[in-house]
Amino acid sequence: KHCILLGVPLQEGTGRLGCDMGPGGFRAAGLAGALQELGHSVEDRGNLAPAPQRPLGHPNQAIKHLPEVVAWTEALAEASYRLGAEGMPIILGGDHGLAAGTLSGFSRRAAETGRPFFVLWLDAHPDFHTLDSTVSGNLHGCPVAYATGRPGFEGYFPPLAAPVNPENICMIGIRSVDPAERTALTAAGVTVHDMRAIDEHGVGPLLQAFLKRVAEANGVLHVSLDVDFLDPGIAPGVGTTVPGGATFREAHLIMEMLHDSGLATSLDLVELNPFLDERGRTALLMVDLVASLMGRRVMDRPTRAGTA
Ligand code: DIR
Ligand code: MN
Ligand code: MN
Ligand code: MN
Repeated sequence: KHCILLGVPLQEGTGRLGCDMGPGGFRAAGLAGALQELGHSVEDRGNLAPAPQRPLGHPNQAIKHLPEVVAWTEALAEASYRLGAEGMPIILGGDHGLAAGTLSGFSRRAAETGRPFFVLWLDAHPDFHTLDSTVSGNLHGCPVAYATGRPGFEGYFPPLAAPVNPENICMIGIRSVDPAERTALTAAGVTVHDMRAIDEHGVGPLLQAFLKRVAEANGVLHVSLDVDFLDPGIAPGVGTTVPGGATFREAHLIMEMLHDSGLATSLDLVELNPFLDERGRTALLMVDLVASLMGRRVMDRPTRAGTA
């Protein structure tokens, strides 16, 4: 495949600083080299710049950095739409607020090709708040609500060319859901596999059922991987750790199955905070997961001395 890396150093969507170093962290952890070793071509387009900001006031006083997140969304929606026609875009975050841009841009691209757009959301959180329902005011908690066309974003975020069908979204790893999100997720028909479902059934069958749906619909699949999907014990480099996350093998199995399916066409890597990481171990784990998604198998995995 032709992999296109794009850094998106957005950090205003989270409550703490450091996600702006995420793209550098992924590069330092050897992402491009790992992809090349697997036989892929890699083009690093550097880091995106946000669109110009305009002043925006919202009645919900909790909201933080609305003009900044909107400016990044405008730029990234356009960039994603373009990159979607050029190869396999891998977006190096930056906080999860950037998914407002990737989901809308890749969905618009899919709509033009006439294929249905599906999303695999790997996260401790569903990020399904609207501008009205967010309590923390951290806008990385809102991208899925925006991209699915939930009301209240009009006049703030850019209009959606192709809202994502919530029934085409599968969330895995969920374990921190706010009350307003819970009711809205059920009403919208999003598939939510929380950690208990993983404990009971295993990630394999849960993911297989979703991949079957995507394949039967001849769909396009975007994968959005939040570092906090992983258990904090193996992935400490994130500002919003939640205990009881996915294990090393659960995460790799998902990536290996995605590779075998051949369905994934774009990828977000988000919420890496190198300031909180332990000697790059979270960045290295994320790079290894991308390698599994792009074809590395257990039997070929290089041994790494002195890390993790
Ligand atoms: C919480 C946490 N639901 C909020 N969200 C996220 O702030 O709205 N943490 N995305 O990573
Ligand atoms: Mn600000
Ligand atoms: Mn998230
Ligand atoms: Mn999260």
